[in-house]
Amino acid sequence: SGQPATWFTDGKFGLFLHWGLYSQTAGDWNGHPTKGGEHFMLYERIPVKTYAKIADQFNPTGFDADRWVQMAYDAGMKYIVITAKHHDGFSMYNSAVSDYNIVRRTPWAKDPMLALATACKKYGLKLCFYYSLGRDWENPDVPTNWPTKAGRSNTWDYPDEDAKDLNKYVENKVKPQLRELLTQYGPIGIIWFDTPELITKKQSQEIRDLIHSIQPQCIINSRIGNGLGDYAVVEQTLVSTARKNWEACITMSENWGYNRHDHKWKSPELLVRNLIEVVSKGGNLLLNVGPKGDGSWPVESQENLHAIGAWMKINGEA
Ligand code: FUL
Repeated sequence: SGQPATWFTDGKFGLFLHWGLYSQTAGDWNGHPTKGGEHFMLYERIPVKTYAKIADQFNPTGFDADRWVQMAYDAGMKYIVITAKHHDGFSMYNSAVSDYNIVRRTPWAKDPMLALATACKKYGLKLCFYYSLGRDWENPDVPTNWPTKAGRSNTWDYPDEDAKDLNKYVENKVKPQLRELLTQYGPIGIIWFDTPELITKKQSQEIRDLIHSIQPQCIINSRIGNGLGDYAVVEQTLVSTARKNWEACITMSENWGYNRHDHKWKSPELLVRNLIEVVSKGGNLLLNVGPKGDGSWPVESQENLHAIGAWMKINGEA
């Protein structure tokens, strides 16, 4: 809980990327539109073994890290936060800790974070990782947070709550995966945690210490839990109680992950106003794009970023 680095406080504008197996199914499951967006595994109570089969179809040959980062750069963004592991527990990078990952399980068999790290270096953006902390639907040791939040864990594959040991998950998956993320891709700007849930203060502190023992400059968001983050996050709103060191993350349409049924796109005019509003209140805006399973971006997202970039060239600071 120190003062975040100036690249963050001055940077003001970042790109959020939600990309995972849920991008491939794009809002459908078994031939019907499904609820929950990137949470549909939970909504449909899909067994890990079944959900894992999506990986057989995941072959993003259109993935172009240089293009992704250039689109962010041209829009005036200074950092990129990409889902290294969302709630489904599937690692979108090469992980020796869990073979439930993009390299081992997909026909594509590549680590997109390597190319993104190279592109970020080229364009001068900070590469940052989103990591779902207190939710992981693949791991058998994450207890449900029921009754406090109506159950957001995998109780269908792993119904025996008494057998679950959160610390085992933290020691065997979270910590070693953070070590991988902080050693395989060069300097990381932020570890952007999500959903701390039942993570204890001791665990949050140990995780914080671990991150800083590897990369002392790495910024940590508030969702590490227990008040141990460096800055506050608000979601789908432009209002924060914090006066400085906060970040609003918002979507361009209704979903974080790509959803073919989602047609409610915000206009570039609105997004620029959102950016101005957040920045005028001392915050950062983290604007989301949900790439498709084939590696391309929705055309609406591309057009929005392009229009923001055009505004930025006239009104922004280089
Ligand atoms: C939320 C998650 O549950 C959403 O899927 C998304 O990642 C958003 C940024 O944070 O808590």
